[in-house]
Amino acid sequence: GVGERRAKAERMFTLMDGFLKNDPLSLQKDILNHVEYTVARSRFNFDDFEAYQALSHSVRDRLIERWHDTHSYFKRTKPKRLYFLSLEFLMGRSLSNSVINLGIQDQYAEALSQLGFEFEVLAEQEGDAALGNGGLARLSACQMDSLATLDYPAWGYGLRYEYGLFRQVIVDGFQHEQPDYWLNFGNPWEIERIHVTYEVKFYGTVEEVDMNGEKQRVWVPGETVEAVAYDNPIPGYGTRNTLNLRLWAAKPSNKFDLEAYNTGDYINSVVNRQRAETISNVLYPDDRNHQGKELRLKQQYFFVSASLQDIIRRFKEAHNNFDELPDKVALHLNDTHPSLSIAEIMRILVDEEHLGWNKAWDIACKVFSFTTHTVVAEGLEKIPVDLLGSLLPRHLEILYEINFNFMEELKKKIGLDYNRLSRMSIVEEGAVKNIRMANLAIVGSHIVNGVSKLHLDTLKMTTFKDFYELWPEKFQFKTNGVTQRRWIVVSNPSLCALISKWLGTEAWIRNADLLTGLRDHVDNPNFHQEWKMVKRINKMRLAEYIEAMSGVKVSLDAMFDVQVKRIHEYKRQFLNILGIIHRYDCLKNMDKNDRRKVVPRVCIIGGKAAPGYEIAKKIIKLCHSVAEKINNDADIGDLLKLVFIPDYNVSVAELVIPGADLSQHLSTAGHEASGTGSMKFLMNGCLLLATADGSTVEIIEEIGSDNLFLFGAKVQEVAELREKGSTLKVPLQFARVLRMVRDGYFGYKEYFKSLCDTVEIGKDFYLLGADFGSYLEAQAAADKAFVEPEKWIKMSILSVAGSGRFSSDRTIQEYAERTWKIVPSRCPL
Ligand code: KOT
Repeated sequence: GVGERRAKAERMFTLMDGFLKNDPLSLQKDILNHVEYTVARSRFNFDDFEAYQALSHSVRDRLIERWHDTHSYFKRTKPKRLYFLSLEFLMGRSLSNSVINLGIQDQYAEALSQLGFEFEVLAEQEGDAALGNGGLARLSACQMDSLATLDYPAWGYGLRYEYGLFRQVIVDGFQHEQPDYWLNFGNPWEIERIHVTYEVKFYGTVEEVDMNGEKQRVWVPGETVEAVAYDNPIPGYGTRNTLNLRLWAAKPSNKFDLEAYNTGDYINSVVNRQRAETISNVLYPDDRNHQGKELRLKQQYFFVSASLQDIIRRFKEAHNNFDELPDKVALHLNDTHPSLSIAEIMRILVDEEHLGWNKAWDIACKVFSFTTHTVVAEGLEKIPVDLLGSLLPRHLEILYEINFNFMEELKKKIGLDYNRLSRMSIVEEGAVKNIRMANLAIVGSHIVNGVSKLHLDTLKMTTFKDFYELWPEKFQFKTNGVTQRRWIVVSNPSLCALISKWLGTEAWIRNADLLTGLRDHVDNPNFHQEWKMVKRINKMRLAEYIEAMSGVKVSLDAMFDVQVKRIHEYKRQFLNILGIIHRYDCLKNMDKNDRRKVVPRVCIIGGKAAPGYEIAKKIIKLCHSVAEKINNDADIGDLLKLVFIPDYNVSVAELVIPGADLSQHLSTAGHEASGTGSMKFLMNGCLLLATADGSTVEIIEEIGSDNLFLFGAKVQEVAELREKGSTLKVPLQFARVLRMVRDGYFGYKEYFKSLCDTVEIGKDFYLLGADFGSYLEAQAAADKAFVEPEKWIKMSILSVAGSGRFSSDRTIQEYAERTWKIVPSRCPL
C-alpha cells in the first residue's frame, strides 16, 4: 500500500544519509573513497590524473542527485518539453564548469589544497569532449548551459562518437590528422544506460499489407542495430536544475545476422557484428561538406530513430492522445542534419500509430522548428535519392508523399510557375536526383530561424526567397549568443572577480544585461589600473603556453593579435597572413628611427582544416613558412612575431581568448551566418577588427562603431565588386606581397602556387584584393589606438559592458518564448 511505500522511501533516504554534503571535509572523504574504490588506487599513493578521476567522480555523484530531482520534478509536473536535436556538441572539459555551476568551487579548492593538490592543476588533466566541428557545435553546448541555467524543461540529443574531431598535429608546417582517443582513459561525465536501448532498422523493402480491409504500406527492414543511451548531466548555474544530454552509441543487436548463426557461420557472424559499431565510430570532420556518403546518412537516421523512439515512449507514458503532442513536445532541428526526423515522425504516426496522413502532418508541422547556420545555397545538404531509397525505402516514399502534397498546395497558391515549383521542390531533379534537406526542414517546421539579423535578411533575399514569399510569418532570427559561465567565469577567473567587484554583485552571471553597469566606471583610473592587470595576467598565461608549444618567446608589451577558428577561404586567414607579410616588409624597409615608433605585435593564428580541403591546408603551411622567416629574423626581434597554435579546440580557446588584445573576424561580408568567436573575445575585453558581417553588425549597434575596427566591403557592395572581374582595382601593396609568396620568398614556391591563384585578379571570389587597402587602414587604426592605453582600455571596458546581449541566455529566452513556447520549470530545493 501507499503507507508501506512511503516507509520504504523514508528508510532509503535515511540509509543514504540525506543528500551529499559539500563542506570541505565531506568532499575530502568522498574524493578519497573514489581514489580507493572507483579508481582502485591506494589513498596513500595516487598521481594527478588519478586525483582528477576521483575528484570528477565525486562531482559526478553530486550531478546525479540533482539530475534525479530535476527529472522526477519534470515527470511530476509535466511541462511542455523541448528536445534539442543536434549531431554535434562541442562540450570541451566538464570539471570546472560543473563545479562552478554547482556553486561549490571554493569548497573544492579548499578540500584539495588540504590534500596537497591544486584544483587548477587537476582540471588540466581532463581531455576535451570534441563531438563537433566548430561554431554550430559549440553553439549547441552554450545553449544547453543556458537551457539548464534558465530552468527550461529540455533534453539534448546527440551521438556518442567513439572518436571526436581529429587531433591536429603539425609536422614540418603541414597539418596531419590523428584520431581523437577521448574515451581511452574513461569518461566520468557520462552515465551508461545499458537498459535504455532501442532497435534501429535499415534497408529492406516496403510491402503492402491488408489492415482491416485497408491497404497499408509497411517497411520490412533488413538490418537491425541497437542504440544504447549515454547520459551526460548538464548543470545549471544558481539552480538545482540539471538537464540531460543523451548521446547514442551503436552496438550490435542480438537480432543481427540471425541467418548466419542458423547456417552455422558462427565466426563470420561474430566478425560481422563489428559493422554495427562503425555507425557511431567517428565524427565527420568536414565542417559543412559531406554529401552523398552512406555512413553519414546512416549516422543521421540512427540518431533520429533512437531519439524519436525515446521521445515518443516518454510522451506515451504521460499522455494518451497524440493531439496533445504539440502542446507537450517541441522538437528543434539544429541545421538540416537531423531533418529526417520529419519523415520518421510521419512513419511512426501513420504506419505504427495509425493516425491518418493529414492529422499526422498537422501534428508534425506544429512540433518541429529549425535553425539554419548556412548562408549560400551551395552549402545546403542534399541526399541522393538512390542512396536514401536503398537505406530507408519507406522514408523515401513518405518524402515523396510530403512533396506531392506540398507541390499541390503550392500550385493552388502560385499557379503553374514550373521554375519556381521546381526550385521549391523537396526533390531536386537532374542527372542525380536529390532530396533537398533544407526544403524538407522548411516545409515540415512551423518556424525557420536564422542566426543573426543580417543572416535572415540575406536568406530572405537569396537562398530562401521563394519560401519567404510563400510563408513570411515562418521566418525569424535569433541572434546567436555564448554562455558567460564558460567564457568568463570558467576561463577568465581574474576578469570574473573584477567585474563582480565593480558591479558589487555576481548577478551578471545569471543576467548578463547587468554588464552595462560597467559603463558607470569607464573613466575611473582605479578601475583602469585593475583592468590592465587582469589583461596582463592572462597574457602571461598565454605567453607561457606559446613558449611551451612553439619555443617562441613573446613580449608582454606587444599587442596580442589573434585569429582562431576553422580554416576556410571565406574566413580569409590568407588575408591576415598577407597583412603580416606586408607588416614585415614595411619593417624591413624602415630606418631605425621609424622602427622605434612601431607597436610590437604577436600575431597568433589557430584552427583546423578539413582533411580533404587542400587550399585550407596550404594556408596553414603558409602561416608556418612565414612564421619561420619572421621569427628567425634577428633584425626584427620583438617588433613582429607570428605563431600558429596547433590543435585549436575549446580548452585552448579558454586560454587564448582571455589573453588577446585584438581579434580578427575577416569573413567576406555576407558569408558568416553569425560568428560566435567574436562574442567570446568581446566578453573578455578584446577589441575586434572585423568586417560588417553576421552578428558583427549587431555588435556595432551595441557598442558603437568607435569601439572596434571595422573594414571591408559591405554586403550590398560584394556582388558589384565581383562583377567587375579583372577590371577590379586592387592596391599595389597587395600585388607586392602576393608576388613575394609566388616568387618563393617563403619557400615552397610550387606548393603555394594554387593558393596564390585563388586570389589572382578576376578569380578572387572572396575579394581579398578588394578589401586589402581597407584592411591595412583598420590595422593602422588599431596600432594607433594601442599606444594610447587610456583610450584602448576604455574601448575594452565598453566591449565587455556591451556584451550582455550576446549571451546565449538571451538567445534561449527568445527561442523559448517565440518558437518553442516553453516556460521555466524550476526544481524546488
Ligand atoms: C556545418 C555543416 C552544414 C551547414 C552548416 C555548418 C556550420 C555552420 N557549421 N558551423 N556553422 C557556423 O555556425 C555558427 C553557429 O550558428 C555560426 O555562428 C557560423 O557563422 C557558422 O559558420
